[in-house]
Amino acid sequence: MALERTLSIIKPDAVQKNVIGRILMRFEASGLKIVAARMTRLSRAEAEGFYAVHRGRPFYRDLVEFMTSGPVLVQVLEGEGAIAKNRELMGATDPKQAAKDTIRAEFATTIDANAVHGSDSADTARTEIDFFFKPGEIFTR
Ligand code: IDP
Ligand code: MG
Repeated sequence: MALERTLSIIKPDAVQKNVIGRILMRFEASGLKIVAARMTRLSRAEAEGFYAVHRGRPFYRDLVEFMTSGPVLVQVLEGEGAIAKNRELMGATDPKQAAKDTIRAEFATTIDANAVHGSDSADTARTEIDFFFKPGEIFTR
C-alpha cells in the first residue's frame, strides 16, 4: 500500500456534540497522522464549491445549508492507504447502514448530519486537500 493523504472534515453536528477529540483519537489509533488541521466556518460559496460534484442532486441545497450551519474542523490525514482507511473508519454515508464501531455509527444521527467527510479517491483527495490547505500548511513528520 502507498503512503497517502486524504481530506477529513469533522462536520458541524459532531463539532456541536463536542466529540472532535474522540474522532481524532480514532484516526490516530488506526495509525493515521494528522498532518494539517484548522477550524473554520464554511461560507456558502465554499460549501457550494467543495460539494460541486453533487450540484443538481436533490440533497444539494440541504447539504450546503448544513455544512454552513456551524464550525467544522478540516484536517489532512496521512498514512498507508489513508484514503480507504479513513472511509472504513467513517462507515456508510447513512449512519443507519454504518457498520458497528464506525464513526458514523457512533456519532452521526441522520444521513445529512453524518459527522464526518472523507475523500473517496486519490483524485478527489488531491483536489480536496488543495481546496483547504497550502503546501506550507501541511506538516509531514
Ligand atoms: P460520503 O460523505 O459518504 O462520501 P456522498 O455520497 O459523497 O457521501 O454525499 C456527500 C454528503 O451529502 C453525505 O455525507 C451526506 O451528508 C449528504 N448526502 C448524501 N446522500 C444524501 C441523501 O440521500 N440525503 C441527504 N443527504 C445526503
Ligand atoms: Mg463523498
